[in-house]
Amino acid sequence: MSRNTELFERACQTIPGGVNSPVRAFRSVGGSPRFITRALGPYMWDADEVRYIDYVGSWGPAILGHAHPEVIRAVQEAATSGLSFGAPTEAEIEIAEAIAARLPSIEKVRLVSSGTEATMTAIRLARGFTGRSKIIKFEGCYHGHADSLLVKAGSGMLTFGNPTSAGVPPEFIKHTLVLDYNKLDAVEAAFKEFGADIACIIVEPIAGNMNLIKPVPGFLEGLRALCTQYGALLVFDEVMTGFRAGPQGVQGLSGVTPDITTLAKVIGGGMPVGAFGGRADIMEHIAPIGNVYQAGTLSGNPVAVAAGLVTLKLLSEPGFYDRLEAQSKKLTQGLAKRAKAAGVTLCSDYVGGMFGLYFRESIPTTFAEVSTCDTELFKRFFHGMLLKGVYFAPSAFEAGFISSAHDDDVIQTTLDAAEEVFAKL
Ligand code: KE4
Repeated sequence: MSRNTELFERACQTIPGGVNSPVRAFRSVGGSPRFITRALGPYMWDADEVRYIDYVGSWGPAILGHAHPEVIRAVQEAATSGLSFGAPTEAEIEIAEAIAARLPSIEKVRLVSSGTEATMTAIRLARGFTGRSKIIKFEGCYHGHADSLLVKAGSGMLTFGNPTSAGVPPEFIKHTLVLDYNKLDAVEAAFKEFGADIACIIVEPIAGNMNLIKPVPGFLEGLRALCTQYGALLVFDEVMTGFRAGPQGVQGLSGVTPDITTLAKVIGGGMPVGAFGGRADIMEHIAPIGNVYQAGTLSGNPVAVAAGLVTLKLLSEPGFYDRLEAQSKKLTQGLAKRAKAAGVTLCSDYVGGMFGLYFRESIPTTFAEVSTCDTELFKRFFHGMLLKGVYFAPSAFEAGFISSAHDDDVIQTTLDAAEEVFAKL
């Protein structure tokens, strides 16, 4: 029996579903998850010592490849000075300054330990700052597992959402309005009906949790204009896209400036760091100077911050994002070309170091469109590639991630494997 299977069976005895985050359980693709023993550069090895080219990258953080020597050294050095103090450190100032220097929307920033904490607090801050209760999110966007965000669209356009999780009382989500991504008219209608009570819009400015879905021209600009017009705050959830889609995230690519930005993943370089930041007049509502409470024992942890600081430094090397995006382009266009040659219906898209593969005729722009992807074909592709040592996200509705360690040889090996898999799909 595979060591992975043995470990999975043992894990299921003491961990719900055998994993510490649901998507890792392979439930949407079937089969047994791989238990990873080590990772280096573009590679991971599982408990059977099988090597994989990794296109998940810990769901975004591993943008420099795994175990980058400078990041590891920074973590080791920080750890020898102690792991956590529960008191301020100079490193926290340095990473706050580094984030604010890179994102013009951020004048002040507070560190937390996950993307969920960042978005949960951003919502509370928007409500505290505006004194309003309602929030708008979009179907298919995921912002972590805070109660008020675990909501799917209700029936009809302007009804409030329904919980996507047991344990969330309807009262907790009654102020959450779920609309269709890339449909500005529904947002306008919502503001016409509820404008004076809408605290914020929270949006993935490029969606990466319903595969990769880009905003159509005018969508982000429209959200910005409506929030400004009605006095609501625009929250860009850049937990995934921050320093991944480009050097200034999507706010840099689009020129649309949010009032609050949430971050995580890349800014921790693989260690637990999240953050929310924005205009100083908004952030000054956060405790201890303001009346919006937020706290965290390990917020700004010196070992985690050390990893984030070195990661942000290395991302700033000249040409980093041009090289990263060139690899995403080679991979996605190479896959689409080989699928076409094999008669497989596949299209693809990319931005910076993230990409989408869609088993459908055309690149989707809405949740409804991406929902028509052929998930059975994806499953066969996923397992075919896994058997050839290539590890894509175990879900048809996740974005993929590339690192600066994915060189031309790694891409070519992936494309050669895909050619064989497409031929048998
Ligand atoms: P975390 O709490 O998982 O650090 O961040 C939540 C979150 C918030 N906002 C966006 C845009 C996100 O993508 C995420 C988390 N992303 C998923 C991947 N789709 C994390 C993987 C997982 O849940 O295990």
